[in-house]
Amino acid sequence: MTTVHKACYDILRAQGLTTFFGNPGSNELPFLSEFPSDFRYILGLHEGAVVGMADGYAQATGRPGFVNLHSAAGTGNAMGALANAWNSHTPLVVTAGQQVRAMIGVEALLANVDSAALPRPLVKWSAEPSSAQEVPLALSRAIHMAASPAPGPVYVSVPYDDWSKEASQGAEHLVSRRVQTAGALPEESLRQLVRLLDEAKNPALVVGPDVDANHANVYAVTLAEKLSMPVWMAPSAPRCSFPTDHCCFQGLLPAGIASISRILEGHDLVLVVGAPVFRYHQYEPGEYLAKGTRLFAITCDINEATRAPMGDAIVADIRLALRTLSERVMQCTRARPTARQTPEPASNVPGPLKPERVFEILNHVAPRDAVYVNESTSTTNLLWQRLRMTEQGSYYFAAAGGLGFALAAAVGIQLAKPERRVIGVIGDGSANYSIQALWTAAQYKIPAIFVIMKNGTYGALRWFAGVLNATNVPGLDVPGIDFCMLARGYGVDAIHCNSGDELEAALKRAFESNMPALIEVETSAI
Ligand code: TZD
Ligand code: CA
Repeated sequence: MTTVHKACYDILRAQGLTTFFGNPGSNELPFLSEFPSDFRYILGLHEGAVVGMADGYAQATGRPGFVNLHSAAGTGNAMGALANAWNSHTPLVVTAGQQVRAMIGVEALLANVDSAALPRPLVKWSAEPSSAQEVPLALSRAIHMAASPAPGPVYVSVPYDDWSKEASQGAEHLVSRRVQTAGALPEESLRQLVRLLDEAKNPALVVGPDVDANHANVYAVTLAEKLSMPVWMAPSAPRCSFPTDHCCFQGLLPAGIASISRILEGHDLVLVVGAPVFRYHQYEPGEYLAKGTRLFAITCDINEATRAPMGDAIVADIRLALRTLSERVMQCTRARPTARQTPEPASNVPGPLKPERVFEILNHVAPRDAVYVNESTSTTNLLWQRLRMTEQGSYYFAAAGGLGFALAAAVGIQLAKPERRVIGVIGDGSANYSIQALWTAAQYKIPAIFVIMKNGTYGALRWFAGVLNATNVPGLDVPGIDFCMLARGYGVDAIHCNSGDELEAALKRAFESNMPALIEVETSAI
């Protein structure tokens, strides 16, 4: 007989979901029993860390990641991380164990009451199959749902007595199914867009995370070069979709309505690709766009297209659309945009290091294809001004702004990309939300490097308190945390740095080693 257990593992194997990220409980044991030797299980010690690692892994591979959580409690712990995965279009198949069917109704301990409703609205699809025989179909559907545009997390809750039941006849058809979407721009829309771009007097390009996610950075560069367009990264950027040292690159757009329209003023056409319009943060009322500016967005997400407060949008395959546009537009005769100013070198004063200096040192010693995972919130603008990022997949940031992403995602990304080195640049506040991922890095020998920017405070909140005129706010400082001791406690080598020279030496040592390392550096508040 083919059990539900075997039918599901056959599907997961054939669909390439053989790496599990999880934290187990009683409800999950029957699913995890007889764990096949061609699968691997990456244990995380808290569900926020589990989903953060899986999120990084799935984003870096571009394939659905697989997560197994414990019932309602495990799912609850993972919700903050799910918010980030939802906003970053990360394909994640999140499964959770459920009590036996006979004891859900009496709400036995660890029953997941109203399980399908629990993760909403942060999943594309959520279900608890109505019978054991439906579990393989639900899993198969979940995988295809997660991966189809716009990608995102999905959730399946499975009662633990289902796994040993007999699978329904025909479950083998599910094993190698393929589901595709055809998202090429129709010829008519394409011609209209090409004409708009060719005829624009002063067009500008704004690229978002889905350009990088779809391996289309190179086409964004060709398009910008042919049309001599200045290029901005869309605000609150979770990825880097354009080489930061390119002369067309103007940096990261600020996250306020008025600031954005001010910066884009004077451009008769703004093409936004692979981003929401826009992911604002601070409330800064004003005109969405200056008069005379027309905005056109290409997105993979119908929600992004429909909720934008201005401009036209088309839902299409980002890579295909950018590639075709870059081939079809004419080479213009305008002069290239002026490159943004190179910032002054950071002064080297004694005492805590200026954050600017940390980025200069990283530029100096990190490999050219290093991957940065940023969660040093108050220094994000400095990072975008200074850090050199030129390759595809070089930058990740929490897409919903939920802290706890970076430390965990750095581990997942490093696991997915052993040929590149991953550097988490993480604030001393943020580092606490998924600190348990250090243990996973140590145990599985995943050589991510964690640079902890220790300024003793929630710096970004101090800045925001200024924006909101909120005075005398409690709870904004985080003194007295020894990250070296925390790291050693979880089995990761750690070193404290007081100067630029010490940081440079510590980084060089970390790059030479193939083990994870934590570097705690005293930095000044900005
Ligand atoms: N909790 C969660 C899960 N996500 C959040 N975004 C916050 C709280 C609020 N928050 C921010 O938005 S930034 C920030 C907090 C607490 C400060 C982070 O401090 P840090 O970095 O030390 O990591 P900086 O550079 O000192 O700001
Ligand atoms: Ca801090």
